[in-house]
Amino acid sequence: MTTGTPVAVVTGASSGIGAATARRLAAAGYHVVLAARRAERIEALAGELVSAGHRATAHTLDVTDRAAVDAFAAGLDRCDVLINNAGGALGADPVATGDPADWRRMFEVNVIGTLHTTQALLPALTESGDGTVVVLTSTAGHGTYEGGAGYVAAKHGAHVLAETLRLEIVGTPVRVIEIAPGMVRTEEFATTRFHGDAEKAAKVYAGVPEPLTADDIADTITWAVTRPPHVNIDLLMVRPRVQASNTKVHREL
Ligand code: 8X3
Repeated sequence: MTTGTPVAVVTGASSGIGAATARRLAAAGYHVVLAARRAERIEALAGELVSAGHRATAHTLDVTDRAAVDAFAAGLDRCDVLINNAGGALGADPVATGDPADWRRMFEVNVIGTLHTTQALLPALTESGDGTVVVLTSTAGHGTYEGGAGYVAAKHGAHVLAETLRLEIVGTPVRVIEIAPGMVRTEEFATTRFHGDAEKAAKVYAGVPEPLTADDIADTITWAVTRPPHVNIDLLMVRPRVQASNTKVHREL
């Protein structure tokens, strides 16, 4: 195993689950490499982590840009953990009227983006002697719901990527962990899904006493990543107590 400070790359680290995970992994002793499109946000977070005595670096990156991902990977000295967090939902329309551009973008970020970073960093993860790939999917990667088809299809794609990779690289020193969150209230997920419509976004969480927070998922990710190397948490589905399934949520209205 490589000695020295282990490096964890977190994509989509500018907000939500990505930013919370970067905070937790930095506190757990990793040098976190924050990768996201929004430079200002990741630079501010890296600065905050460094001021707190942690190790952190910011790298502006669009995971859908393969050449940029390859250049990013080539610039890293090492990589022990890859958190494929960049992703999200666009639209909540029925199949009959969903926007193909939304579907395409969701495939690009959630599936192809994860493919890009995983392919580019797999050599370094293997070289580390104890590598971990985390794929952030969703409960939407395991069951559908009305209005969710585009996102559900993309997250099923990410789930299949994780499951297949685990089969293909067994015997190498790299684990593949899938974390599938249910309802998590973050500052951006629902607003992005509804193309900035804050009213529609608020309805997603209306009356839900306690949705999960980004930090709940960051905590789960950090727990899974910090298990001993021979322990592989294949898949963890995490929902708030008030959500029994993708379509059964307790609301107090
Ligand atoms: C988020 C869960 O229910 O919005 O990944 O699809 S849901």
